[in-house]
Amino acid sequence: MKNGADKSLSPKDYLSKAHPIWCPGCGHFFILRALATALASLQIPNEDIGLISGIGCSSRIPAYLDVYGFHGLHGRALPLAQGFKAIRPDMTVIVASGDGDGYSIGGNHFIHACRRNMNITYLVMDNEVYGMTKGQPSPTTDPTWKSKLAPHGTNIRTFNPLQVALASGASFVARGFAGDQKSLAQLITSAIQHEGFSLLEIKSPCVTFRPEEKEWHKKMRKLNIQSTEDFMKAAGNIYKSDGFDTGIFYQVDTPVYQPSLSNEKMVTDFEKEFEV
Ligand SMILES: Cc1ncc(C[n+]2csc(CCOP(=O)(O)OP(=O)(O)O)c2C)c(N)n1
Ligand code: SF4
Ligand SMILES: [Mg+2]
Repeated sequence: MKNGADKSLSPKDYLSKAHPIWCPGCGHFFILRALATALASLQIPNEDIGLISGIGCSSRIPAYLDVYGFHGLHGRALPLAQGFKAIRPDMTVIVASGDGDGYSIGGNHFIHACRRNMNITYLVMDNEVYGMTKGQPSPTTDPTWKSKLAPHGTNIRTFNPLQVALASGASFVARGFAGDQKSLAQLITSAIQHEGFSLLEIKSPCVTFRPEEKEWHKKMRKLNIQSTEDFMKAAGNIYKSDGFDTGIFYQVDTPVYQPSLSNEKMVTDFEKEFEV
């Protein structure tokens, strides 16, 4: 335990000793730093945080933070995290995914996690490509992007995670940018503070397989509207956005699902019941 009563925690206190093996310049480095800054701003003790991920370059992040980490299966971070939160409601549960992990193979879990609205923070590190497996198009890849694997582009419309999150019941829907450290740390802080399921979609350039994303900093802008709890207004703002607006689109205070475990049966009870 690092945090003595008299010592405040700095972002560094949340970083582990493992050196990230991301490519130099990868947007994921900046998300790691912003997350450590957000945790320090909230002064959450390291041992009270669970960081759960799936598989991908993005999903390596639990190794780089000195908190309880779980590197799960591809696309399965959310069910793991919800199970964790169910049994440990006292802990701050954060989930990290990539656009492939979270929106493709994990897409079904995404819908139902939004609908369930447990008190979990979902950070999707979206580089519009499968980075770890060397550059396949993902659900957020522009249909016209040409690559070795899709020489004519995919010609498939992109998945809009903010629309899906809003329609499915998420109570906090936001977009951030890895290249704007200060705003991103603030957005992560707000997402963690929010009571309910928070989707924070973070645009994070993959400098190796999508080098053109280095130009994103010229396009990203802060949302020029206030966060709203009006569903229809939020839907309009999300639909109107070209994908480069950052900020909180929607935040509402709505019932949070947290199963009561006091009357739950233990595995041993079931074993007895099914004994032959
Ligand atoms: C069940 C399963 N299917 C496929 C894979 C291969 N795989 C590993 S990571 C990955 C995509 C990762 O892309 P993304 O989630 O966008 O993360 P990034 O690497 O871009 O940060 C895939 C398809 C796997 N590990 N497990
Ligand atoms: S392949 Fe892309 S996402 Fe993966 S570490 Fe390198 S730059 Fe980052
Ligand atoms: Mg990706």
